[in-house]
This record gives sequence, structure tokens and C-alpha cells, in this order.
Amino acid sequence: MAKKTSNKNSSPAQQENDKTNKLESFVADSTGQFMTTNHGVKINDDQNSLKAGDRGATLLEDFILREKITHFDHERIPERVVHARGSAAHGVFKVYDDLSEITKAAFLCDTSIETPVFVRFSTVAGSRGSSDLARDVRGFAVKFYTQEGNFDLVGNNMPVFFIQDAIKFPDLIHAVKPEPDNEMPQAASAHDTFWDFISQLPESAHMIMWAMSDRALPRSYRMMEGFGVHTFRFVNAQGVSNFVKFHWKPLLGVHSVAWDEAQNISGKDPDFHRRDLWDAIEAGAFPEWELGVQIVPEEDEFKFEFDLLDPTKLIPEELVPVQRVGKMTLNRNPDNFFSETEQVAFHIGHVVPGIDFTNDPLLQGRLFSYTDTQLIRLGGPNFHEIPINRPVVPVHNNQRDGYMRQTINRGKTSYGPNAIAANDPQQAKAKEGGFVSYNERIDAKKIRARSRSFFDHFSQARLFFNSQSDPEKNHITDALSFELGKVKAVEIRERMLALLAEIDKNLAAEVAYALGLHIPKIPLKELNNSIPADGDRSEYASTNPEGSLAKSEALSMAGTIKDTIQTRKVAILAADGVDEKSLSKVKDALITEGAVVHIIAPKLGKIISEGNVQITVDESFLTAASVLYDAVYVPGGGNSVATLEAEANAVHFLNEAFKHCKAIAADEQALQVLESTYFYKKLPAEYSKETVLREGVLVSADIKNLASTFIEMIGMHRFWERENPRKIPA
Ligand code: HDE
Repeated sequence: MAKKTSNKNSSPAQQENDKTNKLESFVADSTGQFMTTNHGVKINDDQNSLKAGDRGATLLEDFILREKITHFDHERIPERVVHARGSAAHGVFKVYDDLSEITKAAFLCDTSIETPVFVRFSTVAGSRGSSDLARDVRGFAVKFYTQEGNFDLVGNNMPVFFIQDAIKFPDLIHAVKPEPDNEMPQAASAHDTFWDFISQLPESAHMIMWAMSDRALPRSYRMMEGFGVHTFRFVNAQGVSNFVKFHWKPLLGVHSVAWDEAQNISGKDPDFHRRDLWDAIEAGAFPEWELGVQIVPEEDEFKFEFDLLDPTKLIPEELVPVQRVGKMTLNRNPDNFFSETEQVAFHIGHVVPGIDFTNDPLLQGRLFSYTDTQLIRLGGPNFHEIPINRPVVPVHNNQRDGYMRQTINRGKTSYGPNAIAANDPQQAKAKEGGFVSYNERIDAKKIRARSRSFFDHFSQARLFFNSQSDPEKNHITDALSFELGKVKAVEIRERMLALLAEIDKNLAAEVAYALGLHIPKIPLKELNNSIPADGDRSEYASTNPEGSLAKSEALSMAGTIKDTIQTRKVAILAADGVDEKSLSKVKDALITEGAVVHIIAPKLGKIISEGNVQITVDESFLTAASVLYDAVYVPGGGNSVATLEAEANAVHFLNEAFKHCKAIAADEQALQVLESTYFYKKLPAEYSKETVLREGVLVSADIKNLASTFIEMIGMHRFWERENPRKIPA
């Protein structure tokens, strides 16, 4: 009976690495094996329990039944208190150039080293079974299995955070989670307790702009940026430190879906992001990101208008450019969701020599939280021995015992100094790779306070808003109108309007209009209720300086990568009698460019073309939905066109795709299907390529040209500009 290898679907060269090879010794495969008990005894009857007679009571003696039920009874562990819903993949990271001038982290200093990684993406608020498409921040946690131990970069897809001090984290999360009396709503911030909290916490203003923007509705985990958020330190071999902000830049660009679409996807396929990541990797379309760093020399610590230690601030790329220093490729799906994705334990405190912390008070609090949470979640102090958490280098930590200890430590000593074992394991000198904390000078009084340098709560919120394109601004307005519209308490809505007015008067006015309210005038000093009992309200007032930068291009998604259709999903609507050439030419052109194409017909099975060719159907109108695709094509063919025109689901498919601003193309023969839609009569009468690229709808008899323009259109991802002027019911 053969023992299998776990990487069954892989092209092995790309997927074997130090970590996956080490995981292999823990992999079990039952192919061709006998079923056994936990203790290896072969089982003869797994269908019936042991009874006293045919119809008799079950016997306590039945160790097979007891063992099976007992294990089942204990199968669940607590979900993560935040970021419970997530998906992960294996991959590798390689640095482009030797960075030893700024860090001694070996995996960043040698271009020949390929470091295995395990990456988990997540939402924050929802529970483990919630929808991927909630409006939420996304976690972006990367574990690098380096030759100097594990380095975890536990980031998000937004570069700032809601709060400045870790002590407020439980409050933030209690406010956003379902309300405690009735446990509603699931995976949503659109409720009173969240906005009650936020409306009294001006430091959240910048993050609220991000969370209400399209960044909170990614098209795919593969199309998100990632950020370390805090300012970290790089330290080189000479002990020189530079501040560093970490970025991940996706090679497919940064793209999102529409809010209405997100809500629909939550019903049609709540696993949308999870499936997308899985399918792309299975298809060999490996997701890639470049690691970016913004470096600030120590002596420049105070040269900015904001405090580098304040996690509600980013460093605009115009001030400090992002240098792309390496590439991460995800190339293997996990073998087992629980063992890998669920049991992986990230910790911001997992650093290697050359990477160190700053005094960002949010970062400092996180340094405590992550180990602490694993103790309850994974059940004890030996969670580092779970296969996915083990480093690829040996562990000799002098620890012993504890629940579920797996290492069999040989010898008598688990203490030091010891003479019995000649002081093994030995401490490592810095030059031998021992971790030495950065020698930061600290000369201060112990004080429970917030630095005045953290009090500008609005200038970067405004910078973010002003940097958005018009459609992106509209989406923020709509998102706030939706979220606050779901809030029942009028005073919470009003406080939010006062906060928004500090960011942008028009934004506040538009949201106020949607809520049917006026913007109250609340002085800055009264906006912040997050003050100590003995605090003087005026001293805790936010400041709201103009800020010297009017715009930062990098904050908008409008200028992102738009010249690839790799892995985009395209629907071809067809029925019996379709023009096979019209269908195949477009399909082949799309596949050549890396798109995934599905043929959707009134029923599953095959359709027969005009010329009697059988074409396999991928989905029916019952199983497919336009929200699960990026673009739609309708080929010609008299009977097919007549069927689709009369098929309400096909017309709805097109209407909905139009509403969500997707690229739509039709063979001229299929014009009458488009004419049955709500949108067709709203399009401009004249038809140039320019109109097509503005409106995203193309009808042509020249299929070759149609295919190439359609590809260009899909690359643009969405035609947000048409959204408001061409509103349609769908
Ligand atoms: Fe986390 N966070 N966090 N967080 N966080 C957790 O650790 C916490 C924060 C982030 O895929 C928990 O293992 C505190 C910022 C990600 O497994 C917990 C504070 C950022 C993940 C925890 C923060 C993050 C977590 C829950 C404020 C972006 C998922 C389960 C001081 C830079 C990792 C766990 C995964 C998970 C605490 C704020 C990112 C409870 C106390 C800021 C991506 O330890």
C-alpha cells in the first residue's frame, strides 16, 4: 500500500520547499489503507455498534464506538476572537537585492535564498462561517519560515488602524461584533454599537475612510495590497537602525467589487474569496505580490507632520517612496484546512535578527496579545509544535512538559546554567545569530497618557478622501449613508455627521441628506469622549491642521494595474443554435490571455450550435449568477439569440452585470438580447472605440476586433464612471 505525497496536483518543482518537505512527515493519506482505531487496531465493522442482542442496548465495552464519538465530541476549538474567517496558502519569498546595508535579516540579504511562507487572509469581525464579502478590513498575515527562525508579518489590507492604543482594542471589537443581547448582525459594522463607539473616537476618522471605501470589498485576496501598519525597525550588522513600513503590492493590481454586488455574492457564494484563491492556485495561476519597504533613517524620526509611532497615520508614498525589494508567490493549497489554516498561529512578536519593534503603543499591546490568544485557542503552551507552526530550523528552548508536548527532549537538563550537559543548549553570540534587541535609549517618567503628537485626527482622513476618484468618493458617501442608515439612534448618526464634517463638508452634507438630518455643530473638544476620568476635555481635543499634501495618487485604486485579464472570470451566454465561431473565437482569445471562461445556458449538458457542433455547458442560469463573473459575452446565432432574449434570467444577468459596471460584449447578431435590457437604450447613440472604453459595452460584427477590445475592457476591471448617470433597476 503506497504512501502518497501530499502535493498531488502540483507541478512539484515549484512547490517543494523546506517547509512543505518538513510537513510531509506529518501527512497521512488513507488511500488503499485499512481503517484503524486511534491506536492502530484494524476495524472490522464501522457500521454497527456492539449491542446486547440484535435489538439490545449498546455496550459500554464498545471501545470502537466510544473512541469515535469521543473524538467527535471534542472536534471543535474556539475560533479566533477576531479574524475568525480566513483562508490560507503556501508559497515562497525571494528578495531581489542584498539589503544588508539596512537589515541583517539573512532572508533579506541573499538573493539565492527562497524562503517558504504560509499566508492567511481573513475578514475581522465575522465568525468562522460568515461571508467572505462582508464590508470589513482584511487580514494579510505572512509567516516566513526563515533559516533564522520564523518571522511573522501580521498585517491588514489597509495601512492604518482604528485606534492608537492597544488598551482600546477590546472596546473596538466588542463594539463591532454582533450585539451581545441578540447576537446580531453577523459580520457587519452597520449597527448602533459600532458607530456609537466610533462617533466618540475621532482617532478612528482616517481608518473609517478606508473601511468605508472600496478597499473593504476586494474582488479577490489576490488583488489586495497588504500593510504591516506599524512602523518597525530594520537593524543592520553594525547595529544601525532605520524605521521601516512594510507593504505588499499585488501584481494583478488592486480591485474591488460593488457594494450591491458584495451583498449578492454573500448569498450566491459566501466562499467567494476562499474559492477564488483556491481555484487560482489549483489552476497554476499563482498569486504574486512584491514586498515593498518605506525606509526612514533614525535621524528623520521627527521630520514629519505626524508621529511615526501613531498607527492611524501612513507615510504618503510621495514623501517616502515604496521600494520593491522582493516577490512572494503562493503556489500550493493546504492539504488540510484545520491542521494548517486553522491551527496556524501568527504573532507580531515572531521576529528574526535584523527586524525589531518601535514604541507604537498598538504594536506594543499586540506583542502581548498574540501568544496569549493562542494559549486559549490552541489549548496550551506547546502550539509551536503543531506542524504548521514549527520553524524549519531546530528548536532547543529548554522548555518542558505542558499539554500535548510532542518533542521528546533527551537528557537530564532543561535549565541553565548547567554543568551536567556543559551548558547545552548554548546561548548564541550576536555574530552567531543570537537575537539582540535594538539598544534604544529610553529616558522617561512612567505615565498613563497619549502623546500630543497623536492628536491630529483628521488631516490624513481628508488626504485619503481627497485622493479618491469621483466614483470612489461616491462609494464612500454611499457606504456611510448605508451604515449610518442602519443605525437606529439619531444622536449617533448626528455625532458621526459632525465628525465627517471635520473631514469634508460636502461628504458630511451628502450623508446628512441621505439620513434626512442636519449636521450638528459640535466643537472639536466635545467630539472626543475617549478621555480619562481626570482628563481635561480641552486637553484631549483633536487638532485638525490643513496638512501640506493635497493628494496622494497611491491612495486611490483608480490608477492601479489595468492591463491584464489573468484569472478574470468571463461568462458566455448561449443556447441551442449559437454561432459556434462567434463563441469560440472570443472564448479562445480570452483563454489565451489567462481568463477563465464559463458557458452559461438555460440548462446543463450540451448545446448544439447552428452548425451542429456540441458545446459543453459549464453552468445553467440556475447555478450561475452575474455577480460571480467579471464580464459577459453574448455570441450570435439566430436561435440562441431568440432563446436568450426570451429568457428572463439571461436578460437579468446582463442588467446586473451592467449595474455592477462590468464589461459587456455582444456579437452584432445578438443585438436584440441587449435591446431587451434596461441599459441598452441609455447608452449614447454614437459608437466609437472611445465610447466603448468609457461605457464598457461593445457590440460588433467584427469578432476578431471585438475580442481584442473586449480584453482591453476587462483589463479596466470596472466602468465606475457610468454607475450614476446610467442607473438601472436590476
Ligand atoms: Fe490583530 N489579533 N490585534 N491586528 N490580527 C489577532 O490573534 C490584536 C491588529 C491581525 O490569520 C488575534 O491569532 C490586538 C492590527 C491579523 O491568524 C489577537 C490589536 C493588525 C490577524 C489579535 C490588534 C492586526 C490578527 C486573534 C490591537 C494589522 C489574523 C487570533 C493592539 C496590522 C491572523 C490571533 C491569522 C489576529 C489581537 C490589532 C492584524 C486576539 C490586541 C493593527 C491579520 O491576538
